[in-house]
Amino acid sequence: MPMTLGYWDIRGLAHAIKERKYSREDGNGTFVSGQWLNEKFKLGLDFPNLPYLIDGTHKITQSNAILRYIARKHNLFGETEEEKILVDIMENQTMDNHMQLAMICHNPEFGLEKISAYMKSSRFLPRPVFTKMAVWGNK
Ligand SMILES: N[C@@H](CCC(=O)N[C@@H](CS)C(=O)NCC(=O)O)C(=O)O
Repeated sequence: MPMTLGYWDIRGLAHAIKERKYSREDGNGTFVSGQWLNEKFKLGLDFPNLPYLIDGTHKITQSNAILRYIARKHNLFGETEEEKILVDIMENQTMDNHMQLAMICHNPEFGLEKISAYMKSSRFLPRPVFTKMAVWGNK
């Protein structure tokens, strides 16, 4: 049965969830302005919010809860205590990075001129931030 991932038509908090190959091929519910308010309370979600994931009888909100569910389902949550600690650290560090980046992106002072200057600077990373950079052991 395909999973349904509901979110706005942006990357935002759903990007990391979409990036996980285990949910990428599945169906999704994409909302544009206004639509979500019509659906919000009809889906049987305990705490209606975006993103949400519906997988059979499982109805999940909170982006990190969704990521944890996908990781558990596919045995990517770490086996040893040390691996589980690393997963927890990465989850929270990624959220911190995400929020800092979001604050920059939503800052009205952060315009195209600043992006252009950054792209010409030595700090510019030519690849997307989410390029695969680390793997678990030999997996
Ligand atoms: N802590 C929540 C935050 C969710 C959230 O703020 N969702 C925003 C989009 S990023 C939204 O528009 N929610 C729809 C709503 O408030 O009903 C999570 O990580 O999922």
